[in-house]
Amino acid sequence: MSALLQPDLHPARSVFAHDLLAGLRQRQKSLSPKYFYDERGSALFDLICDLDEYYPTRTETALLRRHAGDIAAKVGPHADIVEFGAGSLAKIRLLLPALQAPRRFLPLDISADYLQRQAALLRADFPGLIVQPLAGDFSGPMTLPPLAEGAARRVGFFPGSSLGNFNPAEALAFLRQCATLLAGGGLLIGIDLVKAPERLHRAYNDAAGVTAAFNKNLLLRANHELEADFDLDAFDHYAYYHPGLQRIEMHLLSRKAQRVHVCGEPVDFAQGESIHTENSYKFTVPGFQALALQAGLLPAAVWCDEDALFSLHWLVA
Ligand code: AVI
Repeated sequence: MSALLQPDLHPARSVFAHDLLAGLRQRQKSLSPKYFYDERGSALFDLICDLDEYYPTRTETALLRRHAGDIAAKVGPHADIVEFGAGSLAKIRLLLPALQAPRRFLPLDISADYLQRQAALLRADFPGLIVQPLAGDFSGPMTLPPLAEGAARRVGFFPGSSLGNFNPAEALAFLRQCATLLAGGGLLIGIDLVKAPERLHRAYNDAAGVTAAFNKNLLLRANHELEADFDLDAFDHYAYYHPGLQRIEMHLLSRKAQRVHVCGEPVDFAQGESIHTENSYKFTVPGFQALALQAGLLPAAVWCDEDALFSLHWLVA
């Protein structure tokens, strides 16, 4: 689906129904993580970002604060900035005071109503800034509006290591699209790093159960939007690190043999069978830089924290 300009567009329910039923018919049942982000899912994700165990957000935030001046110098004056998967807009707020007269800010997110509210709050706090929210999906081909009048270049911002939620082929395709869409400018991207599995395990299995609620929100969403009858207590949140694939896998595990209905269609689960709901790939700095180069983006700067938990990259397009 393209990134569409209509700010009030919701991804069609029939698309969710189609993708869910198709995913549940596979041998390994699965669903794209993009369906996490309805209103409640976006709010739960914001709670995850504040958890002690979830180190990526505060580590990336510290990097953005510490290096805002250097980043602004790379971005240059009069940039037209597009943020992919913009969510709460908390991270662009850290850069805006350092950026040199940005021409416009285009936050793009799949969660349309949430995005509108966050955009209104940002406008109120940065009255001179043109904020033009785009409701849409950045996991496929994207169409962006023409460069803003007077803009020197287009710059992409993709924080949070959301690239890690794509499979390797999708990640390469996304970066290739960035190389084309941002030609003459660049991409600032946050990338989570490979580290001790225990640390990763804690980050995706928090003690308060927020990540579990976020994962199960997919089932709740299907119940509300598709007249499904998932019993949330009959599924467990299950997340683990796969060192060979360098990724966290999240699943919803059926606690028993059961039949569920989605849009009136029966779906059977064996005890212990799962729906694979998310991958979160972790990278090494050289590994990510090689991927960027393969996509036609030139690694020009990287900033990391002292514990090598997280990295921020400036890639020239
Ligand atoms: C949005 N994305 C980068 C998060 C991640 O860490 O992969 C989503 C998430 N899933 C569970 N916790 C957070």
